[in-house]
Amino acid sequence: MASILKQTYSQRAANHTNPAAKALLETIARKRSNLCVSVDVTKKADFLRIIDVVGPYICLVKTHVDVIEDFDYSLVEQLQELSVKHDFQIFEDRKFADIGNTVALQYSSGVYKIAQWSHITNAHPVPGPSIITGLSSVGLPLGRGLLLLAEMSTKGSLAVGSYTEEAVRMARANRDFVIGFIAQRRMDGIGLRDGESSAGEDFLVLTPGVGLDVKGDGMGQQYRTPREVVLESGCDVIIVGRGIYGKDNGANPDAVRAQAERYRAEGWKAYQERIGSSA
Ligand code: 5BU
Repeated sequence: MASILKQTYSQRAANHTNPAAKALLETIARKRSNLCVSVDVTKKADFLRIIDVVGPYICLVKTHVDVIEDFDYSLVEQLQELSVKHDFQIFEDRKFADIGNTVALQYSSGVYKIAQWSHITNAHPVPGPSIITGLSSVGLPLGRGLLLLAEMSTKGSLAVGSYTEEAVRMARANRDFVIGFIAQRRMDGIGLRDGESSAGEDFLVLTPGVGLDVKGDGMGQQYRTPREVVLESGCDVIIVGRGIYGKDNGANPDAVRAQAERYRAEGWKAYQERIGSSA
C-alpha cells in the first residue's frame, strides 16, 4: 500500500468508515477540488451570494454561523439547498472548548443546532478526551465527524509540541468520530509511544492560513501558499477566506469566481504533483 501522501483522494475514501470523512473525500475526488471556502461575513445575503458563486469550485463550505447578524433558521435551509445544488459538504468552525456536558448542549441545541446541519465540526483538545465523549454522543448517531485543533495558523500559537502530540493521541483513541485535524502539516508519526505505529492511519488534515497574494493580515494570521500546504506539508484541504471574497464581502461576483477558480486550480495542481499523477 502506497503511503497516504501518494494515495488519491478516492483511494483514501474507500478506507474511511466515518460517513463525513468518506463523503468529503468522495466530494473532493468528484469535483477535483480540495478547496474549502471560509465565508466569514455578517449578512445573510452576502453569505448566500458568495456560496452560490464559489459552489462549483469547492468541496466544503466553512462557516462561523454566530457572526451572522440577521441569522434565522431559514439560512440553514438555504445553505443546505446550496450544498445539494453545488455538491459540497458543510463545516461549522465552532471550536468547542468546554466540558463534555456543555459541548453536547452547544452542539445539539441553542439557536444554531449545529449538529443538525454541519457534517463536520471542530474542537480544541484543551479539556482532554471528555470533549470528544460529549460531542460524539450527539454527532456520532447523526454520522458527523470531528476535527481536533492540533495546531493553529496564528503567530505565537500555543498549540505546539506536547500539546499537539496529545491532540493526536486523543484522535487515535477516538477514530470512529475524530476524522482528522486542523493543522499546518500531516500528523503521521506524531505522539507515538514506544511500540506504537501509525501504519494504516489516515487522518484528514484541513489547513487554514492559505493565501496567494499576502503573507498576513496584521492581526496574527499567517498565510502560506496552496503548494506549501498541500505539496510540501502534506495537508489535504486548503481553507481560504478573504483571499477569495476580498475586502468588500464578495460584492463583485466575477472577482470572487475568479479567485475561487484560481485557488481550486492551485490546490489541485499541488495535489497532483504530490501523488505524481495528473489523474
Ligand atoms: P482567512 O480570511 O483566510 O484568513 O480566514 C481563515 C479562516 O480560518 C477564519 O474563519 C478563521 O477563523 C479560521 N482559522 C484560521 O484562520 N486559523 C486557524 O488556525 C484556525 C481557524 Br483553527
